[in-house]
Amino acid sequence: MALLDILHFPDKRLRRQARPVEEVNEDIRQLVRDMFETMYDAPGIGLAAIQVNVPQRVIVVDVSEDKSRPLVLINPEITNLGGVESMDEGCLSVPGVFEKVERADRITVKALNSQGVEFATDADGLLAVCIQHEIDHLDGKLFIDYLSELKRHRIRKKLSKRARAEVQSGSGSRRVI
Ligand code: K1U
Ligand code: ZN
Repeated sequence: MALLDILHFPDKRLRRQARPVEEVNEDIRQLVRDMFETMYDAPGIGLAAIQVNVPQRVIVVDVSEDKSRPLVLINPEITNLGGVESMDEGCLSVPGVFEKVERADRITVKALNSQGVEFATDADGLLAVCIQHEIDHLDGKLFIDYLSELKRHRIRKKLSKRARAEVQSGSGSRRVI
């Protein structure tokens, strides 16, 4: 297994449209394993392949506290949504920023699992929010796109300043763009 580098806003590669997986093969299963390792290490509760510079429609999620509910969604599609929820969101590609975003509170999502078998599942609360956040990544969208231009500008400045400081102090890690 391997820890993968996570792209950071404003990296343009985060804005690509991810393409559907044509065949769920061993390469995809290895990608999924590496994505879980990277997500748990971060730590995070979700990760989209585009965030690790793989523009394919693969996401992993685990909103449990003890890593007990890993969920793999390949070529996910939301088939039903309802309710509205406003929740604080974060993003491993926009580190240190947490802002409220309004999303559907209940969803049904269909996808392929790691064996290439189609399934559908209902989700609500944090799981529903996290899946919508990750599917947005596959379409080149970030949660900060739901904020005002002013807030986004401030976030861009804050992250650039932090990246510069890390480079100057030599504390930059693999997570710095
Ligand atoms: O997509 C990502 O970058 C992952 C992101 C997912 C997410 C978080 C909150 C709301 C919607 C989607 C994160 O995991 S950010 C880190 C985080 O929220 C967290 C980390 C450790 C424990 C609990 C939460
Ligand atoms: Zn994110």
